[in-house]
Amino acid sequence: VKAINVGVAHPFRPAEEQPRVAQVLRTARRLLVTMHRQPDGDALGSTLGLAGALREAGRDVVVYNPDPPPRAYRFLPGADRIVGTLSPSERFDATVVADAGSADRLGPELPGPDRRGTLVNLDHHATTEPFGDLNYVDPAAASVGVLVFKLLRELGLPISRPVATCLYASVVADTGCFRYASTDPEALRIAAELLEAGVEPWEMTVQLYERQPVERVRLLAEVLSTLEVGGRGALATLTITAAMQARTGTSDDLTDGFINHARAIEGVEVAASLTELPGAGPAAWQVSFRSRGRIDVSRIAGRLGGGGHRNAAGCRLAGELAAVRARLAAAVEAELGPEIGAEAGSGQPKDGQ
Ligand SMILES: [Mn+2]
Repeated sequence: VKAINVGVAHPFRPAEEQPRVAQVLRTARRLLVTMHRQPDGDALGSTLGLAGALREAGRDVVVYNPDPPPRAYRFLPGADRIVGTLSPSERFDATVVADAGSADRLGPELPGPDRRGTLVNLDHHATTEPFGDLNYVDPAAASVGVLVFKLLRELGLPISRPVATCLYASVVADTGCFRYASTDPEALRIAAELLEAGVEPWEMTVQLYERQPVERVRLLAEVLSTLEVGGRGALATLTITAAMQARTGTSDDLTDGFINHARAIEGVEVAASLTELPGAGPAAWQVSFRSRGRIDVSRIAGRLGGGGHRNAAGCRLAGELAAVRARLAAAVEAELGPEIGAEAGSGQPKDGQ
């Protein structure tokens, strides 16, 4: 889930909840730790960091997610111990849910109140509901790994190199390698402490970003050749056809991040990727939007039958490519209004929540 959280009004009281959560972690012997489905770097880094530190302290910890970690995150210490299913007889003293965004993004086997112990909601999404017994939700935190770091400090638990590796992955993921608006002094100070705990930044970069399958880069080369800029220069589109994927031997789980090449173009406010949906009938496209920050792409997606957040949204459209592109350009121009170019963009994207 992607959203601008900085300065957003929210009902949470993180400073009051933090010691309450620490007290639960201090006393629970057997814990369940889980996160949103289709886990990303923050979900995995924060949960595996917490689980690792608690295990080192002698606790019995189960980490659960029905969906496997993305390939790039399988090196994280503890990733190989994530279970995809839970027995209905398992009981826990506490259940910690990290980075969920909302309760409906959790796995189907999350135990009910009779078996899960105290339910702790650990998050930084301002829009989450207080579904936990305790809700340590801090929208000012760059990543949930930041909250885990603070909890471990409060508990007096040491931060070993494997734990630091997980927490660093969490911070790197949600700050876009310290580039997004979520990057703040706290995130950088914690990152510094994680380096002191033994994290090697270049080794992390290699693990996370420089082990790409060659097929992905071959697909990127084809996709970049489809670039079109329209909508008074404010819209850049990239197209991913089924034929390109077949030629390069890839599937759409290898296209993550392609859209950022389109957003990075000077003057572009909205990037859109059009991924051809399989099917024998007329052409249909999954459209993903990313905003530089000034235009609310959830409004554009909403007008086209989809939805999302201010800086990341999506919809599905049917029709020939040229016609779909023209619809997108018209939608972007409608959002631009007459004042494009009159002032410097002040919005900042905050990706990777
Ligand atoms: Mn997050």
